[in-house]
Amino acid sequence: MSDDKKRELKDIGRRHFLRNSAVTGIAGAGLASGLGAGAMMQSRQARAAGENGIEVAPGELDEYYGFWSGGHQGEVRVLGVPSMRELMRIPVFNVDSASGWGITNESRRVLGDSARFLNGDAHHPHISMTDGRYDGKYLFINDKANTRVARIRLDIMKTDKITTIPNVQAIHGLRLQKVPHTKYVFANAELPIPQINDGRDLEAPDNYYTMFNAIDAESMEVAWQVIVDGNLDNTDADYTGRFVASTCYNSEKGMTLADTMRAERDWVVVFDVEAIEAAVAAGQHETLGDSPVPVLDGRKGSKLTRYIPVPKNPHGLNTSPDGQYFIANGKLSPTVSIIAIDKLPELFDDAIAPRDTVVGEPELGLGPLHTTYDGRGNAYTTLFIDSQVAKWNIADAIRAYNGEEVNYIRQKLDVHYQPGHNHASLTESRDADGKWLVVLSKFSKDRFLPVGPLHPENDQLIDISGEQMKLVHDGPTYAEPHDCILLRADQLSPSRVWTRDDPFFAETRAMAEADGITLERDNKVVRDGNKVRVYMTSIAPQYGLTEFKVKQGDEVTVVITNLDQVEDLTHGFCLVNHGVSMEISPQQTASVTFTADKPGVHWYYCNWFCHAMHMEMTGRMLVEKA
Ligand code: K7E
Ligand code: CUA
Ligand code: CA
Repeated sequence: MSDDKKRELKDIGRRHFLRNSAVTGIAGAGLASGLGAGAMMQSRQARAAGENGIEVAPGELDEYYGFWSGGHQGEVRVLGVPSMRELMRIPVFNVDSASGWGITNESRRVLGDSARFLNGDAHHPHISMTDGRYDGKYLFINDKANTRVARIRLDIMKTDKITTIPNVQAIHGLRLQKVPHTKYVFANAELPIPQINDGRDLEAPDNYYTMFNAIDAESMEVAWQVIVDGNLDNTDADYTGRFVASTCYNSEKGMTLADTMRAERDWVVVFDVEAIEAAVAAGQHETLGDSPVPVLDGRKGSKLTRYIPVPKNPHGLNTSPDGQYFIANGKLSPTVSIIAIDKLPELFDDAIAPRDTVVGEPELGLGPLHTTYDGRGNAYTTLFIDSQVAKWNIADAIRAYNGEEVNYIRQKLDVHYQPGHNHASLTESRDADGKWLVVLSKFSKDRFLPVGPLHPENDQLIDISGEQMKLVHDGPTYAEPHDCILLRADQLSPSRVWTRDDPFFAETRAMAEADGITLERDNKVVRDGNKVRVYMTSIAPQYGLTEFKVKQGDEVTVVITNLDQVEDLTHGFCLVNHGVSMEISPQQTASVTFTADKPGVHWYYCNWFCHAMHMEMTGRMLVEKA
């Protein structure tokens, strides 16, 4: 066939496809199920009008907040669901020009030593819990790229703590203790390394190991680390507070792809948090190098862990919202393994064998990666290779495992394409409500207008409130949301303006007080050797100082307090040719430090649109020649 002919056929195919979808748009999602997933093009009009009967019109508010990881882009994104509108971006492990994240002193304090890294790889966002329910206080997320864990304060939607985990490399799986509350953030370090990693054992992989880490959610200090056999991929906690389970795809401790696939089975390692705490309290730990963190040995034979064999190279691990099961997703096996949590005390008592905790192993399709739940006994598993979501019934899968003839598969729905995580509304809590399912598809291929060789990904929204899953929305996203979490809008209450005594800028306030400055009033330059601190206020459309003078070579800190009280009235401060830019929201104080290395006149201007005279909101830094 000639290339022209091929193109023509492709065009006809596409026209047909579009015609179908126009019909679908009028008929609504209810009728569309018979047309198949491909026809659900009305979704591109940002509509979600499925069984839930919801359409979010302009000016209307969404019922759910969604927090998306930004993958190797490094941030967290806030979306409204079901509209899938992007509401906000929260810089975490990235540098952000608009807010000044990574530039301001306040953000650099949060970043600490790791401010030298300009990148990150954010995978798993999870919201703090009290008694198995989201409490809306914090969101935690891992950085695989630079071995960090960050905390976002959900009242101000800013990252307020970042901790680098010592002695390990590449934090991947991250989950929170659910019960009695989020005391610990559990974080899996994926890649085994020599201990201590100071040049010893380079060629002796047998001596490498990795560790399971618990971080205190309030102090954000590492509470303890547990050495494991193999490696660690994903993790989740139970609803008793005692057990956490992690998948291991590299029981072989292989150093190459082929090595990691040699064994027929890998495992799920279960951690007994109570036993670990008791061992730490009893002083049964060591420390490594100059890190003070207690390190315990949880390798095979330890009383702190148990290793449950599962089919090779498992990936996601997800606790069912009824608290009954850990489900490990097969990846290289078409199955998932259902582990009964109520059998784990017996396992730790050595009353049963590890495999006796597996009560079901349903075959779902090719490449199961992650499972989520509707709170009605059904599970939804992404099938990466099949490009589908399989809806299946847990109780029926257990019956089938026990020899009954029962079909546990409820439905398979095509998604576009190659899904990784999926996430149902409130699924990680006791309140799993089975309304919406987000599927994070790694490939979008032909679903959107082409934008060059780099394609967006495709986050699809599926209505799961009825018997059948219904695809209602395509949402293109920039690289690479690995995961997301949904909670009801009423479970969060973000601030509308800053409070003047917010700890986020407490250190800056303390510095001002030491300089005899009242931030809410003073516009002054304070000199301290070659360090100059410039304090000013802002009220639309003016800075408190329209000029200030420094000497070439001075280290200048500009501190701005936004006195505007009006909601949404954010100012900026951008100093031309100095790489300086930041946000100052209503009642916020923000600061930035730089060297005035060039004599002359340097204009600064407000870069957040604030007023009709926003363009005129400017000032000059006058730098005298040294
Ligand atoms: Cu991409 Cu959760 Cu890091 Cu699976 S992970 S897909
Ligand atoms: Cu102030 Cu724009
Ligand atoms: Ca393996």
